[in-house]
Amino acid sequence: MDCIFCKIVKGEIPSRKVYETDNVLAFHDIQPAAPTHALVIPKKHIASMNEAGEEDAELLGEVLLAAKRVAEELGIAESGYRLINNVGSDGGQVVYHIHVHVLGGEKLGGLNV
Ligand code: D5M
Repeated sequence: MDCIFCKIVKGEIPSRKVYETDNVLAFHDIQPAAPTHALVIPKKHIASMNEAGEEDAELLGEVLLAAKRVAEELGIAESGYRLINNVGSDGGQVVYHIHVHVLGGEKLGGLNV
């Protein structure tokens, strides 16, 4: 499969890893949008939340908990951070392998929902 994040999981493309479990991988984003910007992905290929099913509930919970762990590891947990999951074209999704952005290290602007 020609998925860039699957290639990162397989070690075919390098990444700056932050955290890893059997099911989840976190690494620094190559185009950081904040002083701290990491991505958390399930190792299983799921293109987006639109393709996620009930069978992925536990795995997606692991991704969210890993995002918290990443925030702690990167020292932004106490000051706060934002988790973002872009879905589809209007959502701004570019890479079609589910990922949660972990953003922090400054007071974040933009959409505040
Ligand atoms: O976000 C996709 C994100 O993926 C975007 O912030 C750049 C990042 N990206 C793309 N290729 C790489 C590699 N090779 N390493 C690390 N980060 C990468 P989206 O939510 O799909 O717009």
